Amino acid sequence: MFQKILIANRGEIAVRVIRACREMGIQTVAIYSDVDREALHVRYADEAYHCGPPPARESYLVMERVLEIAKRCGADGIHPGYGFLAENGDFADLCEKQGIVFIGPSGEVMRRMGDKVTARRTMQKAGVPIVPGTTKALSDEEAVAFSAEIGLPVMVKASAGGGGKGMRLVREHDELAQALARARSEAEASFGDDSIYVEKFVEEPRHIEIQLLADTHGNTIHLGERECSIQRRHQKVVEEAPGNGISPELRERMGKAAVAAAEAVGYVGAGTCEFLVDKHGDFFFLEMNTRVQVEHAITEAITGIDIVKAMIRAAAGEPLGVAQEDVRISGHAIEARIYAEDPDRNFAPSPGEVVVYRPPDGIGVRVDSGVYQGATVTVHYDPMVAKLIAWGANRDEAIQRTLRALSEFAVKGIKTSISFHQKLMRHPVFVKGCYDTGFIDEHMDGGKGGDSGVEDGAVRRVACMVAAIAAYERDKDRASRASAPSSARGGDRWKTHGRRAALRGGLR
Ligand code: MV4
Repeated sequence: MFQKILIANRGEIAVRVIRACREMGIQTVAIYSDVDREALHVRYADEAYHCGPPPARESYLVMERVLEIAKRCGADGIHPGYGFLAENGDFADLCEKQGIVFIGPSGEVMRRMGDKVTARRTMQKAGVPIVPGTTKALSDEEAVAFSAEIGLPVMVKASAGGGGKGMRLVREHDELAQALARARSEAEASFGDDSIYVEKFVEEPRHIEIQLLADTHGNTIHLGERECSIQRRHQKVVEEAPGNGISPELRERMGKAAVAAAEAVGYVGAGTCEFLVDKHGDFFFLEMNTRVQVEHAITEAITGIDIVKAMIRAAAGEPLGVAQEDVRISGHAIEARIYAEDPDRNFAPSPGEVVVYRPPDGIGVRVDSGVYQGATVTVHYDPMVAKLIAWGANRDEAIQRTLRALSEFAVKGIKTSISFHQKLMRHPVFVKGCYDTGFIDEHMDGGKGGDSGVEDGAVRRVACMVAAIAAYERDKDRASRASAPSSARGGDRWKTHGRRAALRGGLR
């Protein structure tokens, strides 16, 4: 087993991994950028080292520096969390070369799944159903010919893509040339690779994914599915487990397909197979995520299995210790991702100091978060401030519990998506559980402000700049009033009794 693990991440997932390590008796090492010196993951870890300036590409993404810190402090494992270096095959290779265990699958497996065309070919060979389409990269001429052959509508997708980048829907023949050009240039700009392939468009699809665990002893099991159809601009907003209307028979078929997918590539650790499920209940492999996912906690809630501990054990070469027959699904869990965004201003970023933070608790409630009262949310990283996970004996109870917990959740100083979740949880279409990936656009007014895809990155960057300036102005303002009594600083119902002293004493 590991002696010491470096967590190459920040925020709630770094905290999540540190918690697993502490329970396993493993020492933990945090890394932090300039703006994360006082972050929660730094406070919870046994040791912490600076890794660079705020931009991730100059800190959390600098492979050589992360490895150099790991070696200097004697870590024998690196947990990448999600995002950052988590699906970077070269980083996994580099770790291996330096004699430090990367907690995840091999670099080769990650590259194989990272390239979508190769992944599709691999899945086809393993007998896993894929969306009808090509299993090789195409020239424009080939793409036009193939689209005519399989029939419109089609999706043009970047081979190097995933998560919606470099993806174009084509409904009419005269849109094809432009879609190909746009998908290629977006793919080139994002991934430095402009190869594309074509798939038949699946109408009103649902996003259902299967959680997998595999060890080095030839055991691969699945932990059932999660429904992740509630997304906004390819960002997940709410997830639930089990999925809606997934019968035990369909669960078993999808689970077996996902296990076959993992076995076909010699997968080790925790992973997820994403599928599209169409109106007829047919399912198609979409992509495989070779990391722990944000929404892993809802699967933990309905199975009682600690996924992060399982992936650490697998990386240490220990057997899973759980057989497929041992996996029992109990009740229903819902995750609401709470972002530092203003739902009343088209989800504009809302960075700043978290002046009040009082998360809900009580029966069936779990909150995983990387912030605390007094912490600052910056524009440099993912805007998710907390995950609220509610478990219930059934879906009704899980929804009511989510609503109850949301009503207790007090966050002030920044705007959050809590109010949006309250509306969503009460929406009759959500309550019925009959929704697909179009839910937010169709029922929550979520598509407003256009959805060009191409401009998304630029629009987001400008919004972040505007938000950063506003946060700076607010801070200046607050600093000038810092000597005023707290009651003068706004209707703060929560006593913050000696914030800094309390944190030092209470949080080691
Ligand atoms: C599709 C599709 C329909 N047909 N592929 C979006 C993200 C990327 N991982 C794949 N995506 C889709 N691929 C075919 N052939 C619809 C989507 C899609 C989607 C998928 C999952 C969750 C939300 C989505 C929102 C819009 C489109």
